[in-house]
Amino acid sequence: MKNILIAALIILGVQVSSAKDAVQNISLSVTSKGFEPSEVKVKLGTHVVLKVTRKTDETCATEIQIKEKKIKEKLDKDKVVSIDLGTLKRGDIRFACGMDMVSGHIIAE
Ligand SMILES: [Cu+2]
Repeated sequence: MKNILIAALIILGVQVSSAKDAVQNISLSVTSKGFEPSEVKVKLGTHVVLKVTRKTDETCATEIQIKEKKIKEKLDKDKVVSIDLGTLKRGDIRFACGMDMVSGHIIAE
């Protein structure tokens, strides 16, 4: 009986940790229209990693900043930049170019 209980606890533990570690990669592009998509919705508590690729020289968005997370990253053309946002709490996280003009947001709900 004791062994069965321990086995059940181990299985539960594995499931909880794998759910917690699930990462959602979100691809963002910088095109002549700005960030695409400019609005992304994720489930509350999702661990989000952005994969950002600048595909144009036509906009001023040669870097991305996420003030809420104190992140600022240079975007070299045609190079994928990974940005780990961690686990998102409820809310609206804004991302923008270095001058805060071209922007978009991620909504966790
Ligand atoms: Cu700008």
